[in-house]
Amino acid sequence: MIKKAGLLLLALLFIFHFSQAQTDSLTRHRADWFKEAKFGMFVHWGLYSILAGSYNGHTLPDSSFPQGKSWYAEWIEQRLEVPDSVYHRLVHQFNPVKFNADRWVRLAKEAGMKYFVITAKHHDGFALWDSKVSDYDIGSTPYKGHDILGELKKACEKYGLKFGFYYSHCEDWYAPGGAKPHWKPRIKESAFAKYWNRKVIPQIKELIYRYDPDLFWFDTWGDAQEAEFITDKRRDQLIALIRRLDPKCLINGRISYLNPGSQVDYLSMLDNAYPGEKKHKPWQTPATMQHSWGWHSKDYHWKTAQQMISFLVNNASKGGNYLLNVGPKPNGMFPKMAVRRLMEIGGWIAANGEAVYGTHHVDTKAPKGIVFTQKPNKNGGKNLYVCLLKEQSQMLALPFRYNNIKDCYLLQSGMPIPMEKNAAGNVVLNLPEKVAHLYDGVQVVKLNMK
Ligand code: FHN
Repeated sequence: MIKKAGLLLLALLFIFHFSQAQTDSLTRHRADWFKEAKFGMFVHWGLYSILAGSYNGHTLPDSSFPQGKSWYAEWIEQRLEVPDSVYHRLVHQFNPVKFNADRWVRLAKEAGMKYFVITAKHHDGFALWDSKVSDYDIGSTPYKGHDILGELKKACEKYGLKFGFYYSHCEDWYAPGGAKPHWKPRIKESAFAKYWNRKVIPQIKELIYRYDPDLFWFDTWGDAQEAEFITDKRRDQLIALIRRLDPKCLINGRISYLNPGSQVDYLSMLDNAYPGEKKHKPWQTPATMQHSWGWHSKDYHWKTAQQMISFLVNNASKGGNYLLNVGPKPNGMFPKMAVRRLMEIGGWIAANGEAVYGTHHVDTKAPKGIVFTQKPNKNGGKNLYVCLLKEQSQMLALPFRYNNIKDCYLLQSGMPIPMEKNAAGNVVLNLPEKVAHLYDGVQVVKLNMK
């Protein structure tokens, strides 16, 4: 009898130890794919897309409104003071008959993106899925019956992209207790608590149960609302809930920008913010193609594909990712300006992606206008990628020992690049003029190191 109890205890200890080891390993490796991925698509899409940056003869930015000075079309309700009743009625107009999940995700894939993040709920409070706890959702639109998020999830599986949700957990301009912009009357803590328990927690559960996401992208940016409402207790409650229901799911630092704590998986920089050095955790820049995130038909600040490629490579050199936004039109089409850029970026990636995916930071300081990435190669050495973001002189001295380099060539064509040794024993590349002067955009020279 005693022997049997002992054996049972041993078995229980073994099972406990085994499952603990599995959990530890999952925690340690949860973000591995994210670190490799480097490049993702962000999508801001909702009722605001219908207004496309303009309302009632006014277009953002418009300083005749006290808070009108912003290009952010997804903020139009607040910044151009659209009456609630008018804005809320947009649910009856949201009818993206040209939406095609396969086309969106295929474009992301062809652009070289490895994950896809969409605004399940932005600050306006509208849910892009049929939510059981709110009627302010897709189920109240003429497009009801369509499962936009489900179709996108399926397309991501088909094309091998990870799939996740942006969710505005602090601001919600529809729910009475959700945080409102800083210029609006303050919400009471008791009202926020109700919103938190009756909308945020149940909707996060719905998103997990229905779509099993690979990541959440929460949104705070260090303002007074966050300081007041996103307490460490609430942050930890949300993290614990996600860990329990979906242990593989990543959580970003902007769950509490002011105090993310140690449990988040990756940091999200502020909008279009590019840190100067590598970070202690995996990280990412959320970035726009225009000024606005949501579709804004009069925002012509389109970045060029070359600029965006430079941001991508620059982030990769510091161990970070680039989450590039598209603001689809209300009919479900991507703006042509965005499509063109995605295809150009994809073309560059097809030729140079090796210098981006799965690479790491290089500790050696790079000359101005150049960044380095690296990864181990099959021969026990490493590949070092010299990425030229700005024009260089044709004789390019690099801070690497000449004797450590086996060979050297232009990544996109395989063309050998002649090398010399300078007095200090370092390598000097002899670049063709068109390469040094970036006639063909960002150039990458690959050094095969011993
Ligand atoms: O207010 C939002 C904004 O609309 C957009 O969603 C960005 C994305 O990073 N986040 C907030 C501002 O930082």
